[in-house]
Amino acid sequence: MTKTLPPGQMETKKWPILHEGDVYQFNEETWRFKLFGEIREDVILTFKDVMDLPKVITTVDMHCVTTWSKFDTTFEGIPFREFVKLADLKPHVRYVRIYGYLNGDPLGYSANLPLEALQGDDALFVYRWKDAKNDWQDISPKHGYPLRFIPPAQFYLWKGSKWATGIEFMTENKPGYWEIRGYHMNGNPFKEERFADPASLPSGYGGANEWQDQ
Ligand SMILES: Nc1nc2c(c(=O)[nH]1)N[C@H]1C(S)=C(S)[C@@H](COP(=O)(O)O)O[C@H]1N2
Ligand SMILES: [Mo]
Repeated sequence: MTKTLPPGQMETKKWPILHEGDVYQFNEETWRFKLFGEIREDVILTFKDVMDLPKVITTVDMHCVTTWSKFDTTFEGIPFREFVKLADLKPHVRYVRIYGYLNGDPLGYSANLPLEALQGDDALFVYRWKDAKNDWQDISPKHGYPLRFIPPAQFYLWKGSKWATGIEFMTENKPGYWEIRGYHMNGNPFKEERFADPASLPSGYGGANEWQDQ
């Protein structure tokens, strides 16, 4: 199948690493995944609770706002919708923020997304992937082990929180970590929704303290 690159993107076969702050080191004893916000009662899951949820294998495209795109990476993970089934949502919940570690803070990183776009097999929390040799491998700590979100391809990859720690359900669309700092609230690569105000384009795309190929 021939794929179309979104405007301003270049294809990479490797999988670059980009994030703010430290790489989280997994500790199963203290690791928890929380569902909170506009739901009747918070839900706190252990790693075992999460790994007992239904799983899917999906092949997805990733588009980073720093202009690289990687086609056809196969992941195994838990669909976003399986977590929603565990939460008793209040009326009018339309958005979520998906959280991840930043410098030891489990709520330090977040990204907002519309709930309705996350119902398919292409919105999933992943823990392993198929490498270039087609062998299954755990996601490396730098890519977000033990659990990291991969958004559908109609969102830039900053919406994919690494070291994922929870989902906040919201009635209003509230900005996440990068959206507060000027990134687009929606972030569709095919519409080139990189920044909220294109006139205020920063000199670099910023955001990364690492740029490595793996
Ligand atoms: N917890 C956390 N998740 C994060 C980030 C981050 O700084 N912290 N950076 C985001 C950005 S900007 C990108 S482009 C992708 C990069 O994912 P990768 O390093 O696996 O390619 O992770 C996203 N998820
Ligand atoms: Mo990014």
